Amino acid sequence: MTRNSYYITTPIYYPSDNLHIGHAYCTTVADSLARFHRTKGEDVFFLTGSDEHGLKIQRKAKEKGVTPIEYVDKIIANFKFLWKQLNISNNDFIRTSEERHHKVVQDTLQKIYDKGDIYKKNYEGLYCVPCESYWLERQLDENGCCPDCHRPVEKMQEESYFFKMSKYEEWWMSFIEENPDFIQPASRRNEMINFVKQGLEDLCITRTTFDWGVPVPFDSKHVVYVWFDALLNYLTGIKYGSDDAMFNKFWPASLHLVGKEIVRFHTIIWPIMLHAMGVEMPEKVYGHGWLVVDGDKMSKSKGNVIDPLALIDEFGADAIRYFLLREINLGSDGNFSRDALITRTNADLANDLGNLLHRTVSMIEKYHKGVVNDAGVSEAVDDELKTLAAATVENFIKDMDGMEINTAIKGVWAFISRANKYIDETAPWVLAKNPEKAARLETVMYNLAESLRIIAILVSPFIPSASPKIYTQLGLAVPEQFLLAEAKWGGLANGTKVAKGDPLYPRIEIAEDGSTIIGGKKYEPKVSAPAPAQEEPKFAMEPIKEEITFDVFEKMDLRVGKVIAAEKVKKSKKLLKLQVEIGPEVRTIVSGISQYYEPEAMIGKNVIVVANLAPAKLMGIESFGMLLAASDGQGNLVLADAPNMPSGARVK
Ligand code: ME8
Repeated sequence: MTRNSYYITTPIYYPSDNLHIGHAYCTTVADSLARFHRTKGEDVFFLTGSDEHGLKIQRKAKEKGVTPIEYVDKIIANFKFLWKQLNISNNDFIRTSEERHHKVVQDTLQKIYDKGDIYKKNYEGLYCVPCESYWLERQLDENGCCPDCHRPVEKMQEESYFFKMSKYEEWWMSFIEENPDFIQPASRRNEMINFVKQGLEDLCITRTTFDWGVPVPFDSKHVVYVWFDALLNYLTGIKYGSDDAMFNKFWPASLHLVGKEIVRFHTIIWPIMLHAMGVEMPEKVYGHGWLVVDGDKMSKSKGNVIDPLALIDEFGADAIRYFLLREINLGSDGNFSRDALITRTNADLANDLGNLLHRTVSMIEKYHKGVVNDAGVSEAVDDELKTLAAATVENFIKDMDGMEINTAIKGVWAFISRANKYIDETAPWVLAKNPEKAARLETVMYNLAESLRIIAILVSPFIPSASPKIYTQLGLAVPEQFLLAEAKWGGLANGTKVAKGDPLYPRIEIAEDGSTIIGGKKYEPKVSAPAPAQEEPKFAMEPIKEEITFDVFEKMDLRVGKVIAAEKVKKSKKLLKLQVEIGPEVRTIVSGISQYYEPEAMIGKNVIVVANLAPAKLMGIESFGMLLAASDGQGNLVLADAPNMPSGARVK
């Protein structure tokens, strides 16, 4: 029996100060698959989240003089903001620091402990803090460093609990043999089999050297090792142990999509944990490749880390999504380049798709006052178009089911090209001059509009903001969910009235200085701002203003706000555009602090906002409120803040 539910997960991300395009890649792929399964009419649950515990986070928080939860909170707000900007349709966002997750981890540990699969022993080993992994001397690289990340390891000794992985080696081998599709692509399956053939060691699953983690229920000196904790998020997210109906509906997971470097954790440790717990196996783990930038691995020191938020701001979410999905073969490493992104966007989105819509709708308006009407005067070329439409839908489903996302996209664009060619072949402008061809012209226009209706459904998993716009221009009501069942020829009703709108995607022009011009707006090439000038303060106090009554003062509503995103306002030296969370709402506030605060440093900061100030436009951006700051009039400015207060709290 085929199930009508689909459960897809991304890895839960480590809270990283540097969001990069690699983060966006995995989530975009998962989102396109989730959306595809929704177009099949399936009940989809798409989970992503954050992996927040461990020594690394505890140390970073200490360095910054904040608690671990304060440190991660602001980073997670930034992640959530990115997913929103990227149009990610996750059903939930799980944080391992949440109570609901702690409960699942503790219950699981207790269960496996009671079964006798967890034991205590003294352990001495070489520990890699960034990877949160113990290594044996013989496993280190040629420089005596971590074999995964090649950074130095530290000698650590601690009393630890161990999970009896070795006990399940044979079970694992037979499970993998009986389920050849469990690990994908096949090359990664062979890697894993070779790894286990060398022998499985028991896994150290608790730590006493830090306390930022889930406490072990049967020994409170210990916290749970991050991977044992993290993997269980996939159960917490669908309410394992607290809502059987929900859990049974979505488990086993249809797909865990992960990066290639963490396939080992997901295909060896995870199935063995589940087996020890008596929980069914997930259906599939897929290890995708890595994204490199201009052929080079992304790294802070190389300065080639691409900030996805800046990219979305410039090119829009659809262009980024489309590029990542179209350009990269899922199982292999892929290259990100700005030039390639611009070329792809112009060719496929602005030209092929954008022009097809624009030409079609313009002609229907010009020739038929906007009304679509199939007069039934068909020619052979129409059959070719219709046959290709049906084959495109069929191949699209086959390719997406097989996770051949870029092949699926190529198929859809082949159909878009065919439809563009159909315009040239039928030459509607010639038909329009001949009254005897009036009925034929109507059919040609119908066929084009109908092609676009089907295209809108097919592109919805990849460029989700395009589909509603296409439907609207075609005069169709935008459905809550685009469905493949409706991608059958003939669904467009006669009498539908189209309505021309803005171009779907503006063409990206490149100016001589390397900046881009998109929809008439110029985007300067990114250069880092010089450090603020250090001057000797020569403070001269301004006279105090005239007295006001308490009633007047009380009219001012001051609130604590938390900055969740910040960017420089283009062409302005002074202004930063901020997204500020005030209780449940998020506001745009433009503030003249750019010379004093880098956008990155603003994220997570608590500020004081004049919350009931009438909106004002600054450099064309509407600003809803103002930040309070102290200024000495000599070029020094410090924002007023309220650390450790919840956003929305009143300032009196
Ligand atoms: O591994 N290209 O978290 P993470 C493609 N917390 N993918 C990339 C990438 C790049 N340049 N950089 C990172 C963890 N990723 C664990 C997961 S799951 C129970 C715990 C991908 O933040 C990476 O391959 O280091 C991985 O799949 C994901 O981002 C999260 O990486």
